[in-house]
Formats: sequence, C-alpha cells, structure tokens
Amino acid sequence: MGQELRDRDYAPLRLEEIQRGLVTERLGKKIHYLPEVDSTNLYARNLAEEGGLEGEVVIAESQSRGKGRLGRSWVSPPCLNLYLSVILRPKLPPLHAPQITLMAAVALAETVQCFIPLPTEIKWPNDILVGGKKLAGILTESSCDPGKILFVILGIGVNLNFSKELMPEAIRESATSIMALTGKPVNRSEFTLRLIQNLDRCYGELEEEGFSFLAKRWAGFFRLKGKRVRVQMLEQAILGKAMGIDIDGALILEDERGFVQRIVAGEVIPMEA
Ligand code: BT5
Repeated sequence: MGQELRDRDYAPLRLEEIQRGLVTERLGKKIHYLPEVDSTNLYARNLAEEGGLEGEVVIAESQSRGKGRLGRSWVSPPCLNLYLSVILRPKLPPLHAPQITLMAAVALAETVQCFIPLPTEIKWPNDILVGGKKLAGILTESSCDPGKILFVILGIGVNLNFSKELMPEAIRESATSIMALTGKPVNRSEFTLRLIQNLDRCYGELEEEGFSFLAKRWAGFFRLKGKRVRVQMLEQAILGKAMGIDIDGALILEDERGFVQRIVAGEVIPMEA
C-alpha cells in the first residue's frame, strides 16, 4: 500500500474551512488554534478556569507534553494527526462524569467509521482500536465542587497521517493510524469537522435523551462482551468475563467465582481472540 505523504499532507489544518463548514448547537463556536502547545488539555483547563465557555475547542498542530492517563504521555508530532480538547459544562452529577468519556468514544468511533471500511472497536474506557491497534485515545479531566461538575475537559488524540516509520518504537507495534489502515492520507480538516459535529450531536443526545440512548450504540462498538479479560487496576488485577457497562460508565465483570463486579477504573487486557 502506498503511504506517500506529499507536502500538502503535512500542511496545517484549514481552520477557516472547518469553521465555515461547522453546523453545531454548542461545540466549536470558538476554536483556539495553536501551532504548538504543551497539552491542549492543560490549555483548555486554564481557559475554563478563567471563564471559558462550554463548547470552546482547542486544537494544536503539535504537543510537547501530550498527556495520557495516569501520568502517561501521548505522542504528538506536528501536522500529521489531531490533538483536540473541548470545554464542557455538563448538567450531570459528578458520579456520572464518566458518561462524557463514553459519549466521546461513541462520537469518535462513529467518525472513524466514516473514514475506514474496517470494524472500529471501543476498548473500555477510553481507547479506539482498529484491527486490535490503538488509533485514538480520550482523556477526560473534571473539576468539581461537592455535588456539582464545574467543567470537564474532554481531550482527544487521533492518529490520522502518522506513518509506522515515524512512530517511536515504543508504540510502533501497538498503534495505528487512518493512513496506515487505508494506505491513503486523510484530509485532516474534514476529519476534524466531522468529529466536532459528531461530538456536538452525541453530547446533545446525552443531555436530552439520557445515557441509555447512547449506551446501545456504545455496546455496538464493544467487542469484548462475553470474552475473558484481565482487568488491571492500580493495586490488583481481576480475571473474568466482560459483560458491558452500567449507567455510571463502570465496567461490569463476572469474575471467576461467578460474582458480578463493577470496575470504575482500570486497564482491560483481552485473554482470548
Ligand atoms: C490515552 O491515555 O489514551 C489518552 C490520550 C489523550 C490524548 C489527547 S491529545 C489531546 C488532549 N491533550 C492531551 O494532552 N491529551 C489529550 P492512556 O490510555 O493512558 O494511553 C497512553 C498510552 O498510549 C501510552 O502510554 C502509549 O503506550 C500509548 N500511546 C501514546 N501515544 C500514542 C499515539 N499517538 N498513538 C497510539 N498510542 C499511543
């Protein structure tokens, strides 16, 4: 498969084209576009703390300290991929904040499906996989008062025109990109526009219809249902059968003794194909 990148494929995003094409209720009315930043999530958090509005989007061409979960990092080379964060101020109880990650996973999986003819998988809670490899990751960070979410920073990194050769060795085997999957560079501006529109639609659905409406679509992308998995948590690991998620976004696992467990945070490792 030819994966030739021409100069135009390294071109910066066409912000005006994105803004002109966007039809949304809340997201992307204001887009902060940065050639480089430490982390779009950090930048968006500062904006939110200074009164940034719901729906403001931060996009950077590259990140010097792109963040994953638990102090991990997100590889973010310039002008190849998408690094985006959104300020949300959801009317949800803090307990339901994980629904934002699940909502974003649905929007992201539905966007990816428009660009590749292969099955897209959501790996609970925050990864998008294709062919078993990581295409995108989600990092949601909330700021709460007792009983109230002040804001959520929803951060998304998607590998678009990231070729295998350019990936650092640490992720070369585990990661993929749209271009690596299709053999063709993707129009990053078009992907960005569609993603913001889908996030806006799914966020509206979450607020208006409630989580159960989205949960059905989420389940359609969850390919580990009924499969044996190991869930690695901070201090322990549990083996069991993945059953799905509950209303709070927790993973439901039937453990080896047949007891049903709710897992709020952890890493899911499949034990069978
Ligand atoms: C995530 O964390 O998957 C969340 C990634 C969120 C990144 C976005 S980019 C825009 C916004 N601003 C930020 O600063 N962050 C968000 P986690 O599940 O912890 O996965 C991190 C792990 O994924 C790393 O330890 C690597 O193994 C792997 N990884 C790092 N960069 C990758 C990449 N570009 N593609 C695929 N895998 C990667």
